[in-house]
Amino acid sequence: MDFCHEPPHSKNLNVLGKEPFNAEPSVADLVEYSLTPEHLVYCRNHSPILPLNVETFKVKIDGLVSKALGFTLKDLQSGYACTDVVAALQCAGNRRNTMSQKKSKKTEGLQWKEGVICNDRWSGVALRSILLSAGIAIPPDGTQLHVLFGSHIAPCQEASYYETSVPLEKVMDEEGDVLLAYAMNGRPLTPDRGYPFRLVIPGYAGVRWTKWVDRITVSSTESDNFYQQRDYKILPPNVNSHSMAEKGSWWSKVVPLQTNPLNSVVANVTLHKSSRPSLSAKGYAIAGSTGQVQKVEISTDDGATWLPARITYQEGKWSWTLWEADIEVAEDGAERLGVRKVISRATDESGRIQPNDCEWNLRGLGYCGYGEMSVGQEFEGSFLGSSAHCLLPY
Ligand SMILES: Nc1nc2c(c(=O)[nH]1)N[C@H]1C(S)=C(S)[C@@H](COP(=O)(O)O)O[C@H]1N2
Ligand SMILES: [Mo]
Repeated sequence: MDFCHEPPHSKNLNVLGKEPFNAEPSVADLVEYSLTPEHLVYCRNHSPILPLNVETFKVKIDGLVSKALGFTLKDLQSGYACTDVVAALQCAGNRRNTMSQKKSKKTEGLQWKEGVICNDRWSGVALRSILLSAGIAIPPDGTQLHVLFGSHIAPCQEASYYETSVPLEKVMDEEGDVLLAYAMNGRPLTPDRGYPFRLVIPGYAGVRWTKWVDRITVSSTESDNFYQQRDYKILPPNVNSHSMAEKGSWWSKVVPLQTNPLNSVVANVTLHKSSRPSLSAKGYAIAGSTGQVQKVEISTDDGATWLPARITYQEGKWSWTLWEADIEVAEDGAERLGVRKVISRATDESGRIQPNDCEWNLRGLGYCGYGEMSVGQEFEGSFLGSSAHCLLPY
């Protein structure tokens, strides 16, 4: 495969794979911004990124519509009203490495930490209005329809092109905010982000947000592409290997992962040394499918007691939530002695609480156990009354 034409990527990311390019920022950097700047947005690719001729590159709308349509970027911008939405984009493999470690069991795939997420303002056209102008032909028998998002710019690792799908209801829901997006934070998408167009499907896993999309098809079946059918599925925990998955036909028995799980992550823990020492923690949370995050709590005693964190950012129903918490540490150090780690949990509007634990699955998808960051070894040393300089492990 020819990777010579790859655009330059951000230098602020930890690279997990060069060809195709896969990289994530440090989670501590990430939570410093409510809207993630381009240079801190993770890159998740199953193919190389090839240069496109934007004058001629078209996205076609076809399938169960009365009139097939096709748009270049210019056509789209002149033909439809621009609308925008702030939404978190998250890879289904976010926290995969955490799952491997917590479960002491290897998961398959790039060992993403907790930075395969971003939160941005996306602008473009409501896909609903494009499909309405194409005239969707809803079958009278009430068959569930799907919308397939294909990109044929380059062969992928496991398939000759990229395609995924979501149920038509999500796209036609006026509150669903599904966009055919051409800008992020007021600027045209970069090649890394899918220039000239990508899908924005708030609340849904990143895998469905097809970049460089060139075909949108209304269909009576899901996409049959590898990335819809044989990956991005949470297989039962007893399916330990690919050969077991094949033998038990598990890929066809399990539905694709669509919406994000309710989640929270501790991104940073800092010790403030003063006359009254304190710890501060910050992190992010993201909603699942039952409403926006309503509160985030932290615990320093392994969940015996919980303290509310301050929500410092949230914007509309699809954004991530940023939070911070200060933890008082008693002067005599007694309380400090107990602080080995800070854990977090989120609760959403419906009252659902992020679970403590999350089952292992082969592909390491959808990990959503409590957020956790340990307070380093050095700090532990300082509890035990070792020399003063040990009090500054951070
Ligand atoms: N055409 C295409 N679209 C794609 C992908 C891809 O490999 N090819 N990766 C998907 C996955 S798995 C994720 S998580 C997001 C990542 O988007 P980003 O690279 O802009 O962060 O894009 C999705 N869209
Ligand atoms: Mo992903």
